[in-house]
Amino acid sequence: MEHKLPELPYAKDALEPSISRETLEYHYGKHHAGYVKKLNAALEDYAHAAYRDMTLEELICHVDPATTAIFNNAAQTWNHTFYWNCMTPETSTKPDGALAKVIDDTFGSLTNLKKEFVTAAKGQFGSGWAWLVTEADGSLSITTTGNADNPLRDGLTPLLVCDVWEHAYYIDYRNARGDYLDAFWRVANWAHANVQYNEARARKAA
Ligand code: MN3
Repeated sequence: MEHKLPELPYAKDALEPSISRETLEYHYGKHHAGYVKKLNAALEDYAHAAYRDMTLEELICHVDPATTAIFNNAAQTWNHTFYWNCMTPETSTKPDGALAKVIDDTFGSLTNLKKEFVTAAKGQFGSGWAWLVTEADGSLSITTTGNADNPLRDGLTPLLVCDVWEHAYYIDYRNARGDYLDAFWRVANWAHANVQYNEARARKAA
């Protein structure tokens, strides 16, 4: 199957002033689009035809790590689609229900969660991603991955992700990753995280 670049879930200027239209024009229109294009090209070239019928999640979890062009571009395609959905122009979203409770139980407060997330994200050396994830038992943790890597490979379910590759923030914040992380929290989409958490719990119960 051919992988497609999904539509952005909002207009390119919808996250201003936190994330500019110019950043989304490059980050979505060039970087994300480029990963999708390179994934399709790598799948076309690769002799292992079974990979051509796999979903992005299947490629991320099952592809031979030696096929780096396929793994990197599949994971970057998935990671960026998830990242766009982790941001929203709706500034009033909040963790609710089961997620709100487990955040308080684990981190003490949402403020503490944000602080720990920022510390982890600042500490990710070089390119990568900072994640809020849930394990099969419903517990939460914060983790980072390098380059394209994704916690799905460790059996974890992502709830929220922030892209800490420089291309995510260099236009708006130059080298100031911390300022970008503050901006990320201003537009973080807790409604999306609530859905991811509730779906993960429902899958576990099924
Ligand atoms: Mn990126």
